[in-house]
Amino acid sequence: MKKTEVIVITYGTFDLFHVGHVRLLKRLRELGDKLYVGISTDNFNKRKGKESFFSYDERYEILNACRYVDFVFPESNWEQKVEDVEKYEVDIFAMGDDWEGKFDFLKDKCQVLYLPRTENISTTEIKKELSSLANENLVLVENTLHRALDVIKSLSKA
Ligand code: C2G
Repeated sequence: MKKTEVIVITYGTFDLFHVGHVRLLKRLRELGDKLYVGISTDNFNKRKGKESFFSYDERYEILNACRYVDFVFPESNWEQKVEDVEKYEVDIFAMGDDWEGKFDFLKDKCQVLYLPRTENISTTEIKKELSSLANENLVLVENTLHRALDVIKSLSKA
């Protein structure tokens, strides 16, 4: 029986879920009827040289709550994509264009697309900004404590 639904698939870590992820998933969903998302497991993240803030289970729950996502499954290795494309009868494989060309080997099995990333936002940037904010606050607390200590010292001499 002819398949009627157009299945779109993508993969990623999707840590600290942000508008870059949402806008990509929205565009991918609009390419077909169903969007399947392979989420990198914590172990696979290690192989990718990444350590996510949220665990696989938390990232799985977040993606499942996204209106543009129809099915979420674990991405455990680089090699599973060929099998996934066949297993899920995928019509379109798509990623952000930071992956341009990296998955063209799938072209004999399905359409392969790379969509423009959303500029000026990434999980890495969010982590950097939060840690610099935390450092600034730490310096503020330290200075306040030093001033408080000076006041206590001066009072104790009075
Ligand atoms: N993305 C985007 N715009 C951003 C940030 C990310 O369009 N500002 C896209 C990326 O291009 C990717 C997807 O969102 O297609 C998920 O990004 P990551 O969570 O960083 O995933 P990544 O580490 O690239 O893992 O096998 C493929 C890998 O698992 C992809």
